[in-house]
Amino acid sequence: NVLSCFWRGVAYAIVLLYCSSYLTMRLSAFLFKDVSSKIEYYSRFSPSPLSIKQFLEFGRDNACEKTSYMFLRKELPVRLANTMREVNLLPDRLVSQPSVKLVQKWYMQSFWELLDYENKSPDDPHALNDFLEVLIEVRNRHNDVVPTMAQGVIEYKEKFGFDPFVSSNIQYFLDRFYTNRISFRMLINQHTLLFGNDTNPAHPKHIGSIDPACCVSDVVTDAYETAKMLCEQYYPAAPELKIEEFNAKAPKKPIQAVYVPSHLFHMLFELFKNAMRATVEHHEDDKDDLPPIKAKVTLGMEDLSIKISDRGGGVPLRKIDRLFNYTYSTAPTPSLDSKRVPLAGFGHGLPISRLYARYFQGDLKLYSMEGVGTDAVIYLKALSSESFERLPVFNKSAWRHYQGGPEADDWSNPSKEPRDASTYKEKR
Ligand code: W6P
Repeated sequence: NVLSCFWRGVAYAIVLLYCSSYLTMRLSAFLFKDVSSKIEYYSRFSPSPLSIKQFLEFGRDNACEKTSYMFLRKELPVRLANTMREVNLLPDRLVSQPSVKLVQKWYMQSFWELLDYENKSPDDPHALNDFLEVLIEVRNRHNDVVPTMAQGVIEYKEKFGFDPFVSSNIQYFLDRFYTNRISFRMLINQHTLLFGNDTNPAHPKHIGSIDPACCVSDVVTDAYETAKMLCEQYYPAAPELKIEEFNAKAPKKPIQAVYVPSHLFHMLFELFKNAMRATVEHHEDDKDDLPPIKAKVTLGMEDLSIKISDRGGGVPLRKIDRLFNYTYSTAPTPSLDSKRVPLAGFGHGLPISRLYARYFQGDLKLYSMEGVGTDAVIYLKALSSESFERLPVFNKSAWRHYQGGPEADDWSNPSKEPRDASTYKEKR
C-alpha cells in the first residue's frame, strides 16, 4: 500500500506539473498577445518631432520633470513600436539571424518595461525616480545595437551572399532604424541629464546634451586631436590641421552653433579618420611631408557648413555610394576582439554620421576628385528653430518600400560590343 500511495503521489505530481506548465504557456501566450497588441496600438501614432529650440526652451525656463515624464511615457513607446513593426518587414532570412533576434529581444524588453508607466500618475511617490532608473537601464541595454546589427548583416552575407534586392532593403531599413535609435537616445539623454543626478558639472551651460553656444572650431580641433592619436598608433605620422572660419552672418565673430556637441564630434571624428587614412596611405613615401587636412567653417543665413578637405588621392565617383552602403562596406570582420580600436573600420561609421547630420535637417556629402583628394562637407541648420528632428514613420508608404525593392533600371547599360541589330530583330 505504501507503493500505491507512492504511485498516486507521482500521478498527482505529474498532473500538477502538467497543469502548471499549461497555465504558464497560456499566461505567456496571453502576455505575448497583450504586448503585440500594445505594439500595434503605439505604432499607429506618428512620432512627434522636436526642434533643438524646443529642447532648449523646455530645459531652460521651466524644466518640469512631470511634463517630461508625461511626454516620454507615451513618446518613447511610440518611437519603439514604430521601428519594431518595421523590423518585421525585413526578409525572414535576415530577421532570423541570431544577432537580429537578440536586438529584437532588447526592444521587446524595453518596450515592456516602459509600459509599466502607461497609467502611473506622475504624483505617485516613486514614479518619477523609478522611471529615471528604467531610462538608464534601457539606454545601457541598447548600447551595442550598432555592432550587433552589423554582425547580423555579416552573418547574412556569409550565408546567403550579396543580393541587390536585400541590400537595398537593408540600406533603407538601417537608415531608419539607426535614426530612430539616435532620436530615442536623444530623448532619454535630455531627461536623465535634466532631472537625474548625473548633471554634467564640466558643462554647466549645457542644456542636457545641447550646447547653446557650441564653438564649432573647438569641436573640430577636439575631433582632429582624437583622430590624430588614433592615426599615430597605426602609422608613423599624421597630417596637420589648418582651420579657417568665414562668418558671413556676423563677420569676424567666432562661429557658434546651438547643437549637440557629441553629435558634431561623432561626425567630425569619422571624417578625420577617413581623411587621415587616405592622406597617409597616399603619401607613404614622404611621411615627413604630408599635405595638411584643411577645415573650413562657414556661417550663412541658412546653413552652417563645415568642410574637411584632404589630399589623400580621392575616390572615383563610381565608388562614392559604397562608402555609405551598410552591406557593401561591412567587410568580413575587422576583428572585434582586437584590443586596438580600428582607425577606419566597421563600415557603419560614415552612413551613421550622415544620419546624425540629417537628424536635425542637415546633411553630409562627399565631393571627391580622383587622383587628388576629397572634400567632406557637413551641413547644419544655422537656426535652432529650423533644426527639427527628422524621424522615420511606420506607414503604408514605408511598407511599400520593402515590397518594391530597387527600381528596375530604365537607362541603358554600357556594353563593350555594339549589339548586332539583325540577330536582335530575329529573336523578337
Ligand atoms: C577619402 C575617403 C573619405 C571618406 C570620408 C571623408 C574623407 C575621405 N577621404 O579619401
